[in-house]
Amino acid sequence: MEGKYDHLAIEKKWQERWTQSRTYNLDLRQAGRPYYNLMMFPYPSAEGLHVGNCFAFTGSDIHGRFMKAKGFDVFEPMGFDAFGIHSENYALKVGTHPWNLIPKNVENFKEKQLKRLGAMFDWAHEVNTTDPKYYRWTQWIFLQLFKHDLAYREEGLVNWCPKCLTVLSNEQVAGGVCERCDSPVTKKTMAQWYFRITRYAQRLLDNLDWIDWSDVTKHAQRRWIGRSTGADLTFEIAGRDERLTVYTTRPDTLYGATYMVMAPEHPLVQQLASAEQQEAVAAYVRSAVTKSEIEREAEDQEKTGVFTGAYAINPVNGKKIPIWISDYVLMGYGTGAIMAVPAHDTRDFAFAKKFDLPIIEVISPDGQEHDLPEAYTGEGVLINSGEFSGTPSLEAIQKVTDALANRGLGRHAVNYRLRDWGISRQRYWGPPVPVVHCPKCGIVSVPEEQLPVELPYMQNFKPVGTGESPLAALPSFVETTCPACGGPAQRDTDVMDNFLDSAWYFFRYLSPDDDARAFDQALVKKWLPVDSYIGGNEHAVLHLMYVRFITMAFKDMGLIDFEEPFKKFRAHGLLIREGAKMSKSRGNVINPDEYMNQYGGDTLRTYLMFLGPFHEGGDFRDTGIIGIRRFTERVWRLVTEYEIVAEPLTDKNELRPVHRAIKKVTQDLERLAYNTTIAALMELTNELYKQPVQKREAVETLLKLLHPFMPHLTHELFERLGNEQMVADAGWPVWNEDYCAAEEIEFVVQVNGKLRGRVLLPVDVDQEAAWEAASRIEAVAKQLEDRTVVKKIFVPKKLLNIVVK
Ligand code: ANZ
Ligand code: ZN
Repeated sequence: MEGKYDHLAIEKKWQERWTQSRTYNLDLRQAGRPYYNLMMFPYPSAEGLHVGNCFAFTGSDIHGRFMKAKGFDVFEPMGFDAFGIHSENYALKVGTHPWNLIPKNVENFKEKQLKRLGAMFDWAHEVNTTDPKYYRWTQWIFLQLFKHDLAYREEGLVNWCPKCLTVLSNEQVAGGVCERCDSPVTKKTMAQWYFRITRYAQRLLDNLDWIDWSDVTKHAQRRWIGRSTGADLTFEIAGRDERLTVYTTRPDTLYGATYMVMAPEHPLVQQLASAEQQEAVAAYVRSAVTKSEIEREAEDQEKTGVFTGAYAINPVNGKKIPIWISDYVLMGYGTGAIMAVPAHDTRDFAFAKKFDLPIIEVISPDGQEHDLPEAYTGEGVLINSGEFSGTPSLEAIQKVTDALANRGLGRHAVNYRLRDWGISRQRYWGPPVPVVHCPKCGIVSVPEEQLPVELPYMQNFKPVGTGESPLAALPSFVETTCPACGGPAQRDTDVMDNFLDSAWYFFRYLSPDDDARAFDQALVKKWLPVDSYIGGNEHAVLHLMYVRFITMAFKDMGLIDFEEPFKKFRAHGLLIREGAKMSKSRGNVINPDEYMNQYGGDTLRTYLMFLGPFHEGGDFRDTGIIGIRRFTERVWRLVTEYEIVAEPLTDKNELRPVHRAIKKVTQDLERLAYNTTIAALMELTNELYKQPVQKREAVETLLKLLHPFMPHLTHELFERLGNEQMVADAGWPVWNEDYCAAEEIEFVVQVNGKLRGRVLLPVDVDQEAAWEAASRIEAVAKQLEDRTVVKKIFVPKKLLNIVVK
């Protein structure tokens, strides 16, 4: 057997062979041992596949190939997340219509890149979120949520850039100005659609205790949900009937409340403002609402605010304390008002200093009073707190709450940082919200059988100045009849958030062409929840939260019988290049095509997995990939340049490296520890090179173990060895523990430098184990009697010298 390792020819040959023989197309109904191996589907950018995608997909595909070799029917689908602002902004930039751009990008991704990666993608189950036969069901899901009171439309303040004439997300507002044009951002009241994810906050949190997900991801979700426990406390307002309720996590500090703060948007603000303060209050409200929430919450933000002219009465000591408004209190959290305790809260402290408000210390670490240079936020005992003085602060939280509760002025309360999911986008490139607005009937769902509400072609799809979707400018789209009364009505012109498209795609993969239903109950029962999901931790919140919410909602609607979508989720790491972050401006972005051309897909796959632990990522270096290419060639030569004999492995020295490799590779693959797996495969290859002849059993085992990393090469070599079966179907080797023990060699045992015995021990034995074995040798034991060991000199693979006194 001979021939140069021509990776281009070999890889092409096997990609074609797999396609023709439909190797990776499953009959989902027939499969006996289903295993759903999911990876995050890409957004098909014009730049093409990113090497980060290659990294993630390869790691996931290795897992899939491993599970298949172990006998599972592995379903590994792929698709395209092609709606959204990304695609739309890019289309705007290059002056192409997404309608034309997206199919081209998808084609390029699929034919020129993904197929070359050698993954087991089942192209018969591909989905594309921009396909009407897909988004018809995205719209259907919206209608189900609406029907079950999980979708609602509400007026709210959104960030508005008066120059770009567009709505901005909180993340797009930096320092109060538009990130694109630097104009001061204003607020605009607009009606938006929301999904009630907050209703699921506690369940989303609780299930984190048992789902098998990466800890980093669970941690990020816990923080995002942001459960907070405390109390709602009610304050009377001096000389008025209104009362002000605040949310606090620190009822123990109530005696230290020296003023109150309401959010500028609080509904009581206008009512409470005294005549003299009316104007100042109104002016502050106008200016405050333009800031983003992130800035308003920042601790180091310069504090601003105005006095309303009204006073609250502290329920525990009857003291009158002034009520201010300030933008550091947000309307969307708790009750939108706080009691301010400057001695023990950092932001309150800064505010009190600035406006010269009193600071009263009520929690002390040592029971003494101090001069406070900054807020003391820790625990302690209560001081200056009337009947509660002397109580430990943790205990006082409960006691103060109970005392107020008895007077009808307090109750325990729980709050979550999680907000409802705003899904309206006043943009073009997304699935239209499937409702109509009727002057008589209000909001009416589009009947399910009329779905999809197709996104019409529009030559000019630029965002328009009004803050409305471009669709609003298309009368043929907008003007319709009301499904309820038949009168004239108008379609909703918003499109839905791209994250809704990706919140259910793994359901659709099972039956992408089914025109009768969103998903097939029987297939869902058989295949879901997903067995393994792998993706980037940048999706720890948003995508991974939305997916869980949608799945829970499906369960509650009786559509499915599980509520967590993924049995296992593993976050992979990120790649950098030669020590620096990859970016277009730096010009150090890796183009996977070039590497696949020059070194081959197998080498690229293996190199990416060799960079570091899969969950950490690593540093891509050109010198590194050359090293892996050499390894690839060594495997090639081992099989093509040697005579391969059929005799079985008999000698321990032949069996040991093979079985030890099977064990190590199997165990490491279970943990996705790919870099150490590759090291073990390199070691096995070196061991085989040491053998005088190459035996088929050893070589075939190497190919089977290497196959998940290098599918093309191993298929080729396995075939060249005369096998009819493909290596992917040849099963996973099993190790025999008897051959896994390390090789044993004779160690010399000395006492004070004199030979006292010999003992057979594993080569890699450590000093302690060698000492134990040595001390059991009779002649040695005799030498040790009544003497003290001062030192043990251990020379690995040689001797142990015991120094005694
Ligand atoms: C009095 C107090 C004293 C507070 C003290 C803290 C320390 P988390 O943990 O995030 O739930 N707060 C309540 N509602 C707010 C709102 N709408 N905007 C801004 N801040 C608000 O934080 C709860 C604490 O944040 C609450 O407890 C309240 O200040 C403030 F020594 O009340 B605290
Ligand atoms: Zn109507």
